[in-house]
Amino acid sequence: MLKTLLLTGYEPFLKFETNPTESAVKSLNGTSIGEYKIVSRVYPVSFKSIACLIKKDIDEVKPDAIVHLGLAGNIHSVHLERIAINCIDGRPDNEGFHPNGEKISEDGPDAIFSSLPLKRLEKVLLENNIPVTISNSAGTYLCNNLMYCSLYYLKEKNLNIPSGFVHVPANMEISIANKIPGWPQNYINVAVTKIIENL
Ligand code: PCA
Repeated sequence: MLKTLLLTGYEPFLKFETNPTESAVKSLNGTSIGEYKIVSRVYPVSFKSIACLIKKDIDEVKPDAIVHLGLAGNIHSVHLERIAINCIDGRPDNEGFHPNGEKISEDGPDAIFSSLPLKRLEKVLLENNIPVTISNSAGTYLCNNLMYCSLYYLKEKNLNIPSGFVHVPANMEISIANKIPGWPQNYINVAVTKIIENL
């Protein structure tokens, strides 16, 4: 029996007209990769709704593993995020909410570590000629917020499953429009597939 993996991506945000994570999760939805059947979700770039959405999906999907994806403009490699911090800051989200250094959770921990096997994933991606970095900051925007809420909820519910966040580079469309580094969408999808195969 296949296990279930919850794979999430984001809608477009800020100046980016598409989001490679939306395309990746939509094309992998319903497929089987390694030990997992993929159940995908595309989340809005909204500070107000993200905590509720991930809690609801963990309750409904009952995943055996979770991989969250987000776009980071200006990166040259897949970033395996090591840590999520209890802080939101940065540009306004898609609903116009402008964070200003607030805590995500008043009584939550300052930081929570990814429970994905980062070192193994780094090795596998390099062996497959996919540039990869273990990153020590997921920023303070929606991606960090989702990673924090997801890991905190799993802790609260005593669910000991692999979960974490992966930032991917722009696709070619965004790369050309914004003069930032980019990969073909297919290459991004292969990187995500390799990660899931090796959880
Ligand atoms: N990346 C943003 C939010 C949505 C996305 O794909 C981030 O890195 O926070």
